[in-house]
Amino acid sequence: MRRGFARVLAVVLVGALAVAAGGPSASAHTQLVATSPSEGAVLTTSPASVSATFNESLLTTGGAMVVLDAERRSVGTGDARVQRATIALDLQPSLPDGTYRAAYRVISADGHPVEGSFTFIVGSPSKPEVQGTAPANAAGEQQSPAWPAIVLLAAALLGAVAVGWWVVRRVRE
Ligand SMILES: [Cu+2]
Repeated sequence: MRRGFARVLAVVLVGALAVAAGGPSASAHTQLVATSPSEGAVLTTSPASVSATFNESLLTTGGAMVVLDAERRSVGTGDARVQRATIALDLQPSLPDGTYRAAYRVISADGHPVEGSFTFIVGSPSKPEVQGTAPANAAGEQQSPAWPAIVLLAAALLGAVAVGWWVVRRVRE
């Protein structure tokens, strides 16, 4: 009974580690083929819409797209449209010069969500945000939420290794 439990635990741990490492099934997911505008494009005129195209048809439900300016204001109009392998969003006319970021989330044919983002520039880029100065830091503390997650993940992995080591010892005894 104990031995069976240890074996199940070991299998679960190996599975969890495989998932954490990226897993072999990741290659089968829907992949981005192109965006319009393309990543980093510098446009002389404001685009009427943005779109992202994938390597296979998407589910028509669950798709979302948002385009933000440098001050994080939404400059899209209406809802995103999903047609076959493309999701598109119309933009407000005559966007002012600056840097814009488009983010998308689509549901691939196999039901997995796929998300990402790309940036483009109309005219000339927005002034880069000042980082590292005292006033920016005071407001920017919430801009680095990745650290607690990384520490938690590291702790979880260490815990998994420790339990795995313990299980192996128990099985060998
Ligand atoms: Cu998938």
